Amino acid sequence: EPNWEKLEPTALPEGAAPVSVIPAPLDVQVDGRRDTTAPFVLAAGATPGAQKAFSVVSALAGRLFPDEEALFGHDAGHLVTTMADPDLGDGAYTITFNADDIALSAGDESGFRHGLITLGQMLRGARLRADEFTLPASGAISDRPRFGWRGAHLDVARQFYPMQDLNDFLDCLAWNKLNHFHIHLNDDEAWRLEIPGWPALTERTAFRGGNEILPPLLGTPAERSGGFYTGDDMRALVAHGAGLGIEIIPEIDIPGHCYCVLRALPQLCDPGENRIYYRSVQYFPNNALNPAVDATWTFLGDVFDTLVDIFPARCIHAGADEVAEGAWLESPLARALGEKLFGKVETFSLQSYFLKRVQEMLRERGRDIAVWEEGALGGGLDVDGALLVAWKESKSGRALAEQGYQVVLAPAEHYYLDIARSTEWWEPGASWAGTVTLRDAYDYEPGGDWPDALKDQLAGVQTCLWSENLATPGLFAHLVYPRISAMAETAWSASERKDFDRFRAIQDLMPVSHRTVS
Ligand code: TNX
Repeated sequence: EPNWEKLEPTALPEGAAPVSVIPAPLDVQVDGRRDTTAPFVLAAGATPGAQKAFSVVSALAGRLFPDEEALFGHDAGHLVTTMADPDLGDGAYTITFNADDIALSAGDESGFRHGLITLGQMLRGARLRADEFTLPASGAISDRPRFGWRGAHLDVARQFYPMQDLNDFLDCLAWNKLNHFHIHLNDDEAWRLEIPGWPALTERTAFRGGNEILPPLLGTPAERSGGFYTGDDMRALVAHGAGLGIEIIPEIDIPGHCYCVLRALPQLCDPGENRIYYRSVQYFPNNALNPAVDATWTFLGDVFDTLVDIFPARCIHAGADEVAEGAWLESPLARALGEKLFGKVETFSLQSYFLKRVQEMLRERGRDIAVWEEGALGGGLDVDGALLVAWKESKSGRALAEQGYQVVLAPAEHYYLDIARSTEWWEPGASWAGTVTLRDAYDYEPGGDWPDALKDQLAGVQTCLWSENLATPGLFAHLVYPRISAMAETAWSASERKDFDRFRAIQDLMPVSHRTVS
């Protein structure tokens, strides 16, 4: 059976520490070997953060590797004593391997969680590939994250992912020490979050087959398929993420990418607008919410009330990508608004007006705005608190930082997981950004050419998985793994610790999550 997600392991390069940990820890100085039959047990009197982390990580390992011997236990095993060390910053930890115990220090719960994941990965590697990896007898590991934003994005609009799939995906993110999950909740094809008071949205757009707005998608059944999330579904996801240290960033993609919204809620359209006068990149006609229609703002008020009620994240992502040049130019209401505000009618100044108003609405609700990089067009946003996700190419982030924005780098040619993994004739995936080999994903160095004065504006990195081409459930795992772990190593590990050959030798030990249904 070929293993399409993972690559066959290669030999650990000479001189690499014999520990199976991804992302690579900052400093590893270890010696000797301990027995690998016993699991880790927590010493009595552990700090409260450590106790919580122990129960989270042992449950996580149990879910990820249900068919294997437990890595964490409760009775006899390798004793882990814990110590609070306030000098260790956010997420950092140290592990010392002593004759009688393993001492784990951290400054907070996330540090304990990271340290325990590292131990779990070491024990698992030492059991499964005993001739290469060890659970050491002595020595120490000290480690801390490189970036605060270590993210993964998933498009649940073009395909529906049941809650089980989302939860499994979060588990895999946590094992990679990733801490942000950006969930793209709507697009031209569907709207996936129930908004109280607007039932037509999900009733008319969230299912394919028997749907009068969109035809069945290639590869999906002709009968009704798909779905949407209730507020309680998303609250449960937030809680699952919170236990694992993963913040959920909800994205409502506006004003563009709203074809199905405007079809389901025709009261949001300007009645004087031509029926089809522009098409978006993905060829959807008239798909931008109109800033000059009052109902747009009533609707968005309810959407943001719903989002802030469910998601505690500091940032709410408001999309802003790919508004088609030409949008609003034949809407009499938008023309009048453009004339009044700017003395001209132009798509991107109207877009900037739209997004600043959204930013204001979010501030009134105590939140900051995040957007894709096009949010900077036409005058952009107030930079205060605004986070931009740069996706077009690896060099686009720097100019955004120079304008004063906080930036997350997600360049398509390195981190878009819907792009094919290689040029092999059979390789599935999109091709508009070339191919993204494991090496392309691994070698990307964020902020390499940024002046030091801008470095604080680099929040971190993330992968993006767009779902247009993911109608077949098997594609999900094939596209996500192992490239997501390559990004994780850049997100977490110091750049001088990166070593592709070492990573390549270990990646098959990382967990994979699969889609349960199409
Ligand atoms: C661009 S990246 C898009 C998505 C597509 C993706 C396909 C971005 C913000 N917008 O709408 O799904 O390319 O790779």
